[in-house]
Amino acid sequence: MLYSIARAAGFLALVCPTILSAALPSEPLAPTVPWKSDGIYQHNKGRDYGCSHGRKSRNCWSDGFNVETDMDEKWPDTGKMVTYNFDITNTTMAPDGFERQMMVVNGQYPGPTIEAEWGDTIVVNVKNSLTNNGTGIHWHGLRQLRSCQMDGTNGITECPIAPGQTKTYTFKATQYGSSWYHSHYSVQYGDGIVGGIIIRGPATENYDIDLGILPFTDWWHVPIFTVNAAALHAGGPPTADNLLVNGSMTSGSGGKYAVTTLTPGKKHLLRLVNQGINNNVHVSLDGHPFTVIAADFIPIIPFTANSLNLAVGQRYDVIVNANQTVGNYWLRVGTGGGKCDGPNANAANIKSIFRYEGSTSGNPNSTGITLPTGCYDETNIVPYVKTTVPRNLPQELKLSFSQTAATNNLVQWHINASAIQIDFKTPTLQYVIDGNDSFPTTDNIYVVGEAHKWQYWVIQSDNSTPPLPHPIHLHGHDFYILDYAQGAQWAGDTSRLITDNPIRRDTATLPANGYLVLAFESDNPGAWLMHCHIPFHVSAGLGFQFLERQREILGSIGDLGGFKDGCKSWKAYERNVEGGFIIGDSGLRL
Ligand SMILES: *[C@@H]1O[C@H](CO)[C@@H](O)[C@H](O)[C@H]1NC(C)=O
Ligand SMILES: *[C@@H]1O[C@H](CO)[C@@H](O)[C@H](O)[C@H]1NC(C)=O
Ligand SMILES: *[C@@H]1O[C@H](CO)[C@@H](O)[C@H](O)[C@H]1NC(C)=O
Ligand SMILES: *[C@@H]1O[C@H](CO)[C@@H](O)[C@H](O)[C@H]1NC(C)=O
Ligand SMILES: *[C@@H]1O[C@H](CO)[C@@H](O)[C@H](O)[C@H]1NC(C)=O
Ligand SMILES: *[C@@H]1O[C@H](CO)[C@@H](O)[C@H](O)[C@H]1NC(C)=O
Ligand SMILES: *[C@@H]1O[C@H](CO)[C@@H](O)[C@H](O)[C@H]1NC(C)=O
Ligand SMILES: [Cu+2]
Repeated sequence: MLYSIARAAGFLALVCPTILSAALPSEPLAPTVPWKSDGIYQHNKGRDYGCSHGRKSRNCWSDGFNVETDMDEKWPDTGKMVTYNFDITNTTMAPDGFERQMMVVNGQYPGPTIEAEWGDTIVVNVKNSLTNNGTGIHWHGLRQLRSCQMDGTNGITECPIAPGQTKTYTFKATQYGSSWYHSHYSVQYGDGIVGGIIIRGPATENYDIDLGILPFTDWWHVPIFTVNAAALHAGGPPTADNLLVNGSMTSGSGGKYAVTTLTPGKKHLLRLVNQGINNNVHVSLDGHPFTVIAADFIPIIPFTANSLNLAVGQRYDVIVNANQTVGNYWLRVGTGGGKCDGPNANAANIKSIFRYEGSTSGNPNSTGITLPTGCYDETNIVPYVKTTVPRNLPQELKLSFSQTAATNNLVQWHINASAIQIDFKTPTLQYVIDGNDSFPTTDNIYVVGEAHKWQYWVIQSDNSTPPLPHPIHLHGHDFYILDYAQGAQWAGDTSRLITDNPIRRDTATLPANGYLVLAFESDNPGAWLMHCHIPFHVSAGLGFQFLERQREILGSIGDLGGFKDGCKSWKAYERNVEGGFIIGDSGLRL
């Protein structure tokens, strides 16, 4: 009975096995093929499978929640709280064998992975034990629904955490999937304040083992603040010395390849995250194609890929089937090595090892594909939960570039002629508290007043911009990608817009000298930064804020969560900073 209802509704692919095991002979979670070949998949909002999550029913979650649930509309209330204590310190480490000063979480690099379940409340007590920097942690991609004061964006939603001070971040995991956290204090995360976030939830394909996060980070042998100070006056992007895979790589100074263990015959979920600075990463695993099941936090219709390209900030959840001869295999990472992907002095050698249990240790002998180069977003992405975005004209935000001889060739990126420059002492939220609408021009604030309306924006490069792509990231929302093109002007033709289930994610590439048309719904009052995720670029101004429904913010977030005390401590600290901060540095950067 249930079987035929499901079939008639075209939902065979989606129905859970626990209720159907009698009717269905073989593994019931739909294989990828029928979804892809005949395109049958439908959105059935909030449908309750009444089945439980398991190895063979990853599409299920809990009563009333499954992979068809639109995370923007509902999420479980687990009543559960997961708590982490982060101590940020200044320490010497050598992730690729080269010793250098780093700033890290709990003496670890990468930092501890935050693990929670969909609907949990996450609490992180962050103590700043640095002597000479503020800090603040942003939870990349987390929507912070009605909790913008927990977004960790200094100068916007908080003052930086002063040395010796602690801030408690409390927020709800309304989404599930893979992400990362990082300092948002200038370019600081490039010195090591990063870590993974796993929020367990349903999936669009079955797997046996969750291998967790596999982070990629382009890496410098000099402190990132030094690199940035030079980049602010240079003609092009700085060349990274290396690229770390899961916090490890080889170099002229030693180091080692990261090793990931596979269990023969099992399907492994692997969460790929570009936690880097300037390099795109092109990733492949010898002999093992990826089955891609999520892009950023969005579950997608599974597709197979021999390699994937991740811009800074992007994530893909993939399944690796360990069905090859037991042995060792290279995971290959290409940066392209060019201006667009981001130059890397070690571009030819970046790898890690995937080792089947029971095989000898040592470097693999495997052969693989030639990795593609270039900077682009994957295009095979079809969100599993379908959304139709009404067609409308976007408002323009013009991206331009300047390098000024009179100021020692200072580089600045401008949005509508203004490079963002926040004031650590007076975050946007302070203006909201004061009811003060006289924002400094350099805060780059765009007011979004109307509630629950689609907002349409086109970021358009003008002719002054160097030919570089920019990974654009929005806080507080996922966005929908309606159109984009390289080296082109948006022509104002709304018939071009992709409005039928467009790609939804939180980080997308603005192609070199081109445009990117995005839409999001104004369903989350707050001050939300949108910026290029290349720290050097946002440091040089490439950011702006949406001040969404400002009169509703205070009522919607409730308790300010230590905002006022945090600013008091920061002001007392900043007064005593000698020499001040670098000219031209916006103070942002993720
Ligand atoms: C880290 O420690 C070094 C050496 O003591 C010091 O020079 C530097 O200012 C410290 N950095 C921060 C951010 O505390
Ligand atoms: C942060 O610390 C670094 C390294 O010690 C230093 O170079 C930089 O000037 C500091 N920046 C700020 C904004 O505090
Ligand atoms: C990454 O490294 C950590 C620490 O060594 C390890 O626990 C984890 O399993 C590794 N992740 C992967 C995907 O290999
Ligand atoms: C191994 O798994 C991959 C990915 O699921 C699949 O495409 C391939 O056909 C499998 N190979 C064998 C020999 O079973
Ligand atoms: C590489 O190939 C050699 C020769 O076939 C073999 O003895 C060795 O075990 C292989 N190494 C690894 C790490 O698989
Ligand atoms: C940005 O500037 C362009 C002109 O370059 C103008 O058309 C547009 O309206 C401005 N955008 C906003 C949101 O004010
Ligand atoms: C509003 O903010 C501006 C810019 O910081 C400031 O000059 C002004 O005094 C503020 N007004 C009030 C009423 O607080
Ligand atoms: Cu950029």
